[in-house]
Amino acid sequence: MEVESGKIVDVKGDKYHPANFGRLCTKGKTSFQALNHETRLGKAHFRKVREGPLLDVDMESAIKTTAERLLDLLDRHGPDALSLYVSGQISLEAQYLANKLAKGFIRTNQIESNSRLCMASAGAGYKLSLGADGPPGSYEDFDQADLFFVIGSNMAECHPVLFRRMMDRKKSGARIIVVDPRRTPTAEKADLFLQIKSGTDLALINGILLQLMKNDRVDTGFIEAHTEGWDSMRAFLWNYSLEEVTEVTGLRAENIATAAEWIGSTSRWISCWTMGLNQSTQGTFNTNGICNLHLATGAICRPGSGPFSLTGQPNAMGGREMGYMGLGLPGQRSADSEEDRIFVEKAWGLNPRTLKGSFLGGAVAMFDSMASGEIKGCWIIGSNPIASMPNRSQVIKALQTAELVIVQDAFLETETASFADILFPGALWAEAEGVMVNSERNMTLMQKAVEPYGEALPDWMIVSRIAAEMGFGKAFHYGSAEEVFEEIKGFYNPLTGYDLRGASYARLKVGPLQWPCPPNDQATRHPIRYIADDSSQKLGVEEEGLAYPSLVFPTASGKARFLPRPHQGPAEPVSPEYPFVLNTGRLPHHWHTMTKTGKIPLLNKLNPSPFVAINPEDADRLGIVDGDWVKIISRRAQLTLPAKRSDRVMLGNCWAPLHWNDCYPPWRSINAVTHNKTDPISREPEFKASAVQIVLQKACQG
Ligand SMILES: Nc1nc2c(c(=O)[nH]1)N[C@H]1C(S)=C(S)[C@@H](COP(=O)(O)OP(=O)(O)OC[C@H]3O[C@@H](n4cnc5c(=O)[nH]c(N)nc54)[C@H](O)[C@@H]3O)O[C@H]1N2
Ligand SMILES: Nc1nc2c(c(=O)[nH]1)N[C@H]1C(S)=C(S)[C@@H](COP(=O)(O)OP(=O)(O)OC[C@H]3O[C@@H](n4cnc5c(=O)[nH]c(N)nc54)[C@H](O)[C@@H]3O)O[C@H]1N2
Ligand SMILES: [Mo]
Repeated sequence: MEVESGKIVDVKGDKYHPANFGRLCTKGKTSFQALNHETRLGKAHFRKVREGPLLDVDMESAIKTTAERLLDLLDRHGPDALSLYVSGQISLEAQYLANKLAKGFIRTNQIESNSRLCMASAGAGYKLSLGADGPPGSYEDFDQADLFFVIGSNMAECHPVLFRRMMDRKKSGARIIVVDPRRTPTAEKADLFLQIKSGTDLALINGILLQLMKNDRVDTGFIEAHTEGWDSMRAFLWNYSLEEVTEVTGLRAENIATAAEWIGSTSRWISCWTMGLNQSTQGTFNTNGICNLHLATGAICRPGSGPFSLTGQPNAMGGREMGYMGLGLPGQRSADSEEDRIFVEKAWGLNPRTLKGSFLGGAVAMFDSMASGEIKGCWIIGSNPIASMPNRSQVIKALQTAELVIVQDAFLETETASFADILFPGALWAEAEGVMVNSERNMTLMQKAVEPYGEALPDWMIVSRIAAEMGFGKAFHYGSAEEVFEEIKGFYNPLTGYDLRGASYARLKVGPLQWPCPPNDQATRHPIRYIADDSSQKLGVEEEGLAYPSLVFPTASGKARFLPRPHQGPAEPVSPEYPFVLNTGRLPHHWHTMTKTGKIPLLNKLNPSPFVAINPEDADRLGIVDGDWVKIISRRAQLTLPAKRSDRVMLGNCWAPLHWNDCYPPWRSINAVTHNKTDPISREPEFKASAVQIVLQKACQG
């Protein structure tokens, strides 16, 4: 960061950082512009009445009032009337303290995060297949892979830096398979593009495994040594047929065979997946399906291979490790385990049986309980649910019904802030200290470069000061983020291998560290998980045919599990009345609800406005030309958007970005129409497939 007169005036990539080696995307390059923007939230505010104006208040009084109001609700309605909704964009320390306050001291399990909309399916799937959450490999595997299976991920636009690393490898001969219903810029770089029908990936994944099995392309040595459940997997696959798979997915049999052939011909293959698989009512099963493929081919826990779910937000991985959704507890623990509850109760100095093991159903269920009046208070930190939750009318009703809504954000104007009774200004990444953990377990210390904007404070500090004001001061007495981090180190988990004991702010100031970091550890990287003797890792020198190092997965038997997962398809299938599949997602130059990127002229120029993309044949049939306003009608609501004819979109599909909502013209929110049915295990909503009608509307409704 280049600082002039207390302001950041430029940022450059760090050539030595192992995540990007100095490469930045457009959003990274311009990130400093949002930090200084005059729309930052620089003061605490409150409203006397809901529709009333925002009034200034000093931080001290805001903290006091908030604590009083939370305690009052707690008194009148009990702990489960209070909820927190947090984020993968705040520091590890803030995530940890939010969970500590919620579960340990308020004693509510009503803590959810935007990761529920994002990585919950990958997390739930990993736990079932491998025993613990998180990709077992690292980014450096990209430099050694022969094949990339990119499924439900538009890496070129959403993980552009990693995408370039993959393209570098392609130059050395690696092949890329892309599976997506849209011909994305990622798909354009593929050696094999499988334009699949929405929500049918599990059929494809099972079909590929069937092919591998039929052609003897499975690694029986690995299966015997390191997995369980292969017999039932085989029996399940024999009930499948390739004809059925081609019919369900709309893919040609020879293309499925080619994919299987390529996957079967190397053990150095990586799968990259993101929201195309996770945001599905079969999202957990999708992850299990991917893990099945890797286990069957032995392409896991060795260089150049592995099931690699790409994490969306900068610190969503940290949040998962801190247990910031549902039943999670710090150090990859869970409140449904008695042992874990006892461990955490001791660590937090709580009486036995303080922590509760009951799961309350995820973010959608949480806002439902608020809408029906059971939850009375909600404290939102670093997320904008009015814009980003599915079927938003329910979330609007939730915040309208709640007696107390606290919003802690970095910007004044957000869709959610308009429902707040109290607004807290959070300091951004360059204004405070805190750790963030990326997709590959790499911890980076955000170092303070400038003073926080206005009266903003670090998120961890706002949480701990409110907690202290509520009377929990003994457990929330921290002088710095570093002290919080030191406490987090106590959550070493021998069962999963989660270990930060050898990490420290002092070491992190020198450079990033990839956990596990055992005590007295000198290494900065530990690229592969689940190797029994971690010190035996000789990365990059493993030769083809070399015996596997001994692996211990964090399951009861030490083996990874095959899990037969039948394909079902989306929860809201198309019908004659709602004949189009609405798919939603991201553009390359905006970030989610645009609180940052919407303020940056260059990015607004690159991605200026919303649209709905429609296949030209469908558009012809409906008489739609480019720029026509069309109505998107679902069972829940309707909205109008300018049409964009695009052969990137399949016949019968349409696609719209999630970015534009109530704060940016033309004030359209795609989540008005999306459905909120969720995966029964991960509780992640299916943002990628809602059934809609498209109707031409000549005149713009303004
Ligand atoms: N530019 C930009 N980059 C970002 C973000 C951003 O806001 N803007 N956000 C970050 C975050 S939090 C996340 S989670 C990631 C998300 O990164 P991605 O998941 O790559 O992005 P999405 O656009 O949500 O969707 C990915 C792809 O899934 C495809 N898809 C839809 N339905 C299906 C299906 O049924 N099967 C398959 N195989 N594919 C399907 C879509 O067509 C789309 O191309 O991006 C991160 N990076
Ligand atoms: N239709 C549709 N909806 C989707 C998705 C989709 O693909 N389609 N994707 C889903 C996914 S994967 C995700 S991750 C979510 C994202 O959904 P959100 O989390 O709601 O989106 P953001 O715009 O990133 O919101 C982050 C908020 O935190 C604030 N903020 C940023 N940094 C800080 C900080 O350091 N401290 C504090 N206190 N505040 C901060 C920002 O100003 C912003 O208001 O959207 C989900 N919604
Ligand atoms: Mo995400």
